[in-house]
Amino acid sequence: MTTRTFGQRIRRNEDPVLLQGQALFTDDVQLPDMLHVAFLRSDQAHGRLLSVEVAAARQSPGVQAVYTADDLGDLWQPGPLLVPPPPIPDMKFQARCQVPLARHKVRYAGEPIAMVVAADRYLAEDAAALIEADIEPLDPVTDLEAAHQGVGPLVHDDVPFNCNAQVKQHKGNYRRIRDQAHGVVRRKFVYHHGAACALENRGVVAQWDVRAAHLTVWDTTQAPIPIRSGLAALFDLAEYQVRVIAPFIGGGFGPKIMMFYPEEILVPWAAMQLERPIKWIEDRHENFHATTQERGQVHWAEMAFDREGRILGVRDTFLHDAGAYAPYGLTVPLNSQCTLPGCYDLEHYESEFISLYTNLPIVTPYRGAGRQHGIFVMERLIDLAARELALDPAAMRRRNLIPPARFPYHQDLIYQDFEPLIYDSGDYEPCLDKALEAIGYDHFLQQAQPRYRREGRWVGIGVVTYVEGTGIGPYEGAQVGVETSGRIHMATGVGTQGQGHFTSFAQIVADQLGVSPADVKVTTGDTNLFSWGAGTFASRGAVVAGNAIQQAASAVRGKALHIASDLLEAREEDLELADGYVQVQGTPAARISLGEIAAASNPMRGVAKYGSTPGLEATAYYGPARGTTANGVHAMIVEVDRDTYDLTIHRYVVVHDCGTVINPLILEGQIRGGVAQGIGNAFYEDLHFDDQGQLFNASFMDYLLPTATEIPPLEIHHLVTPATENPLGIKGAGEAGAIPVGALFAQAIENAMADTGIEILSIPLSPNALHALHAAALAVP
Ligand code: MCN
Repeated sequence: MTTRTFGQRIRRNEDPVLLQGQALFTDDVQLPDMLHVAFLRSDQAHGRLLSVEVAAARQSPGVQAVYTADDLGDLWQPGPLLVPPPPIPDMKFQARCQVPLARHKVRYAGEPIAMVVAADRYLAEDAAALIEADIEPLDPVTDLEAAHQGVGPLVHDDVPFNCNAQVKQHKGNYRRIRDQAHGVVRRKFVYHHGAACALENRGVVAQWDVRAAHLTVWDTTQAPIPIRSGLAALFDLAEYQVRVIAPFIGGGFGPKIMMFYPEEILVPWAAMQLERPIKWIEDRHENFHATTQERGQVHWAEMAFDREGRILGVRDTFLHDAGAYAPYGLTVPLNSQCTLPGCYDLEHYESEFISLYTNLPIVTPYRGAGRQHGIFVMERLIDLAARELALDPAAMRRRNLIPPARFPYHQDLIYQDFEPLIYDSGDYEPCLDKALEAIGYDHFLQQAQPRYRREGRWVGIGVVTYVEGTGIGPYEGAQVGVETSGRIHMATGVGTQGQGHFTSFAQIVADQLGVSPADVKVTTGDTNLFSWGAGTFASRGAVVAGNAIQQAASAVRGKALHIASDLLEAREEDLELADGYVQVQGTPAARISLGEIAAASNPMRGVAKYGSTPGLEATAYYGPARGTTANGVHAMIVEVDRDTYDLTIHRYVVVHDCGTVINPLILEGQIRGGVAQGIGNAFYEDLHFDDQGQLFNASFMDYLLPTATEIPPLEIHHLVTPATENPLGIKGAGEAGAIPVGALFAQAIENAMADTGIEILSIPLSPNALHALHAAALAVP
């Protein structure tokens, strides 16, 4: 393989159209005679839906239709379970998925009850305000621990104890090893709800062409192909009659993988009913209620350790908030359970989680997808144990890292893809060394911090490690083709929400075909151009689609060489691809363009002699047997203001190993974005639900997303331990930045405020939370 651009900091192909405002987002789709949608949503978190009166709304100006559950016929059925678990020992699972419009009962504030279609959004909203939904309030389930007591109300009347799932996994024998331990630390840890807050809210535009019997849907989805197949099945159409396009998308971060949101069914269905194009664009207030969220977990965990700071074992029991429905199965809590061991050689581990239905918004993966919870618990336990042993926390981490010789490292746990979790490769200690060196760990502790303390300043340091299980199956595919004009295109089924695929994927093709990445037109997320694949999630695009692209491009290269060898009367081994030509090495004048080869591959007359398939193109699929595990270390120096408890991050260092890197510039953007989200999750963003399940802060005035001024400059270093499970040696990276940040904040802030003796066991933090912790510490006699 020629590697001319692989590994280089190529600027993004997609940026010019984005920066010039020429990119097509779903809301940019304007169609003649288009109608607009508003939803009436439940204002109660839990209640019996006694009646829905829509007569006045139907008479409202500009209204074309008003639909309730009763109007939907066979369409009214629960959505599919996206990741159905196979039978696992010690596992209970009760799936409940959302219906398109509520009937009989509402289970979260924001659940859609009725849909209004009108000439414009304003008229649709006016009409929605005229609908009278008679809801008899029921006590809501909002508190995980109370829900677990099993005495309160039921979210689903037929699901006892509100139990969505219960899973136990263990390796070794924790109880035996605990009896031999020098010490045990034990705490309760809490992770609160948060929202993904993609800058572009969700949206769907649908057009039904009656004469062609063809449905086109523009959707802000991360999974266009499953949406296409699902809509075809729901509407009794052949798949070729449905085209789903995921155009440019302003961030997804997980929640846009859902299939189906009610709106994704209802908008196309109504377009078919009314034979008019229909648009629905979610507003921010809706997004805070109706788009899935993440993070609510409570852990009770303990760690047993020996006198030297070796971790003997960990036991963890946790409650996971599934929200009102659980369409995504076990992914998030399984990720928490399986990521907890992190970078450490943990021989004895016992873990049990109970996932509970509550009357809060639905929980599905959000960047990190539960991994950060596990890392938070493990890293906090190490900090607590290190404190008991009077050991340096970084030294305790070093002592327990999995050594390189132990790879592939079998975790003896079933991972989110329901395969055994095996870390394929890794070299963890150099990452820790690099982070300590880059942040100036020894210098800070020995020289800078004593000085800060003399000055009365709260300045602290933190260093945490993490792993990211990435690149899981089932498979992705790609088609690479060269047209007779010489244009090169590549289409794949994964959608793009900002990850730079138009460039990194182009690099893979460009290297194979001897062209520039700018010459490769990449299409992601258009089911007419590529119609097989699962979607963008679990940091798998580079690994799974990337290797499929490599195989398809390499097949095109092989075909080009084969044809050129004939045309140039030269042996294939003597040929090379460069600048859009195949040429004889050392004799560049003897060359033929890729366009000419494409024309030759598709003869219009005479005898087709160049193999069995016409066209200079190839399709390939790649399905990894299992995922590949990336890792890294984050380090931070932070100052806590003694009066306001606000933070100043003086330094932030990331050392990251995601195997072979396609594009370091894009990768750094991914890490930066992840860290920014992690910082928001750790210190700013907190959803405040009251005990009635009402969200108090459903706006960016009150839900504090960090802005550029809160995000410090990041210093990012890459180390490369290639993945062993895929030909390109790539590990995923999309979620890495977000995973360890909560744990890092907790450690660094505790270190800064060491004189107060505070313990941080809950995320997110905030100035108020730190003040409360300090006040509580002062109150202890
Ligand atoms: N990359 C690379 N070398 C590697 C690994 C990755 O150059 N060794 C590049 C890839 O080629 C790709 C990008 O980094 O351009 C991310 O790749 P990958 O880690 O494979 O992640 P995915 O492509 O599967 O994207 C999904 C991932 C997830 S799960 C979330 S959530 C997330 C994320 O990506 N959501 C994002 N990053 C996001 N970035 C933006 N801007 N918006 C989102 O919604």
